[in-house]
Amino acid sequence: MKKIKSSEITPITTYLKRRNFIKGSLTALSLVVAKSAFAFHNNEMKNSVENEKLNSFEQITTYNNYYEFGSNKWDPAQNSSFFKPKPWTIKFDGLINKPGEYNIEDLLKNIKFEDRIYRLRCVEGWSMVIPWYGFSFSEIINKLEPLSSARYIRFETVFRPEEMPGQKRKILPWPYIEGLRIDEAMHPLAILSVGIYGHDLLNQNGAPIRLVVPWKYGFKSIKSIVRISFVEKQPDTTWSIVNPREYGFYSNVNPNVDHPRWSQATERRIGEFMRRPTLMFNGYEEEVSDLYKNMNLIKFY
Ligand SMILES: Nc1nc2c(c(=O)[nH]1)N[C@H]1C(S)=C(S)[C@@H](COP(=O)(O)O)O[C@H]1N2
Ligand SMILES: [Mo]
Repeated sequence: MKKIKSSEITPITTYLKRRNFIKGSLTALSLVVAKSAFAFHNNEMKNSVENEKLNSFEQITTYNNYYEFGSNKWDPAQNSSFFKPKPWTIKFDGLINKPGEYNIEDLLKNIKFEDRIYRLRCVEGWSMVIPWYGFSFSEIINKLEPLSSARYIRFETVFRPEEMPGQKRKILPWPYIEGLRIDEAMHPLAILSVGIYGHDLLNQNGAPIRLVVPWKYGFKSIKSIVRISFVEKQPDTTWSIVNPREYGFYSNVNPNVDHPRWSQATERRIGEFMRRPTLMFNGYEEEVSDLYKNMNLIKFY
C-alpha cells in the first residue's frame, strides 16, 4: 500500500479548507457519468454532499458497525486494538486471467489515490458524511482481466477469532461475505478505501482496506477484505443469509422501499437531532440509476 507519510497526513482543520479542491475533482468525475453536465449541475445545487457538514474523525471512528469486534456501536473502537492489519494479502480467484495472492503493497503500486467525500447510509436509519481516501475499484478489476463469464464479485472479510472477539461468538456466520454485480463494481463511484481524513484506516473502519459503495446501505461496504472472487452466479451475502426477507442482494438506498420493520424514508445524521429525508440511491441517483433501468426495485431490494 502507498503508506501515508506523516508529512502527508492532513490536519483536520486544513482538510476542511481543501474541500474546494476536492469538490473540483468530484465534479470532474461526476461529469463523466452524469447524463449531462447541466443536469448534474442542477442536481448539485440541491443534493450535493459538498454542501453537507463532514462528520468528525472522532464520530467516524467511535460509532461503528463491525460485528467482528462486537455488536454495539462503541465495540469496534474498544475491541480492535489487537487486530494486525499488517502485513496483508488479498487473494483474487475465480473467472480472471490473473488469479493469485497479492501483497497489498504490490497490489497498490501505481494506483491513483483520491479523496472522496461520500454519504454513508446505514440500513438502521443513521448516516454520516465521510472523507475517504482510496481509489476506484475498477482500476484493480481491469488489472485482473476478468473473463466475460464473470458476472458478479464476491468479497470476504478476514477470519481471525484470536484478534476479533466477536468472531468467537455466533452473532453472524463467519467470515462476513458480500457481493456486487460486476457492472456495479466497475462504476467509478465504487471505491476501495485505505484511509479517512488523509489518515490510514483505523481497525474499527476496516483496516487495511475496505469497500465503499455509497449508493447502497452501509452493510454492503465490507471491511478488512482478504479475498475477492469473480463468479458467474449471484453470490450469497451475510445479511441475506441471516434474514433474506429483510436484506436483499441489491440493498440500494431507497426511501420508497421500507425495511419490513421500519420506514427508510428518513435518516438521522450522526451529530444532528432532527431526521432528514433519505435520498434515492443515497443522493447518487444521477450517477447510478442507469445500472438499474428496467429493474423492479421493489422485487430486487
Ligand atoms: N466485515 C464487516 N464489514 C462491515 C460490517 C461488519 O459488521 N463486518 N458492518 C457494515 C455496516 S452495517 C456498516 S453501516 C458499515 C459501517 O462502516 P463504518 O463503521 O466505517 O462507518 O460497515 C459495514 N461493513
Ligand atoms: Mo449498517
